Amino acid sequence: MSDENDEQEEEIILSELETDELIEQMFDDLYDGLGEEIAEGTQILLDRGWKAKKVLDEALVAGMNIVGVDFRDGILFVPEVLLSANAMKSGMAILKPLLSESGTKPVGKMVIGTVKGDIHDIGKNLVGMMMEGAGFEVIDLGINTDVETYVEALKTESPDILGMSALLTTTMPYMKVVIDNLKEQGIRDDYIVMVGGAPLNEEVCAAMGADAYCRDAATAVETAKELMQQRRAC
Ligand code: B1M
Repeated sequence: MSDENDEQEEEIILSELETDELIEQMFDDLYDGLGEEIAEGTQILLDRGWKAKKVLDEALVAGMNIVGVDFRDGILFVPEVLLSANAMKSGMAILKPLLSESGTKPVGKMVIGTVKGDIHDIGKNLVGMMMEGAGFEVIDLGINTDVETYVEALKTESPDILGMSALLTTTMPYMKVVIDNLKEQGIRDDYIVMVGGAPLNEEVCAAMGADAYCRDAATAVETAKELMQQRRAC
């Protein structure tokens, strides 16, 4: 039975699918983390006359939304989501130059880094990938990020959002050091500040003066979209 199924799966030729079937197949391929198939599907849609923005929104971002919901609900786990996010990147690699040519604006821009003294980056990377999957431009400062590096990036990149990650109880307080520094410079309110990481919670987030605590990557995406909307409405 499984051999038959394997054969049936091998028989799918993406270029022969109707466009709506191709989209459904791309959702499945994203879910299964199949990068080559996503790149191929992306190219087929472009060849069929779809604009890059439409491919991004209706094939890739819509597919990653399904992944995000199942991750939030505990149906998918970190390794699977990382595979999906990597598959998404294969499609994005084709779309990125086209999107910049056509001047398509990202949903928003986020600078993110793991704070000074902390080298944990799996969660931060996942947040970055999911944010990119949702159409945000993400500038990743990496790990062990000191206040000077954050501030420099905020000034050169002019993002909408500053994201900080900390996994250790000993490094978590550094988030407040960064926020206090922004306050001292009078630039705190120029940015949405979102924080996350295992030792954090809502209370800690409020005490340090961040705008939002995100318990996981899917929440980070939802929160970022909400806060961006609120900001634009002001
Ligand atoms: Co470390 N480590 N580790 N570690 N490590 C923890 C965090 C720990 C809880 C393990 C334990 O003791 N049970 C513990 C911290 C205890 C504490 O402070 N309360 C710990 C320790 C002590 C240490 C060392 C000090 C160990 C040592 O050397 N004695 C050392 C510290 C080094 C340093 O940073 N200076 C250390 C080192 C390491 C490794 C290098 C071996 C490795 C990191 C590899 C890497 O990241 N490249 C590692 C790992 C893997 C872990 C655990 C096992 C897993 C962390 C992880 O990746 N989780 C962790 C135990 C645990 O958490 N169960 C542990 C998966 C990831 C997807 O989840 O990072 O929580 P998470 O991210 C989530 C959310 O938190 C949120 O979204 C993410 C995705 O859903 N989120 C954000 C995170 N950042 C966000 C930012 C946002 C929004 C949401 O911004 C907008």
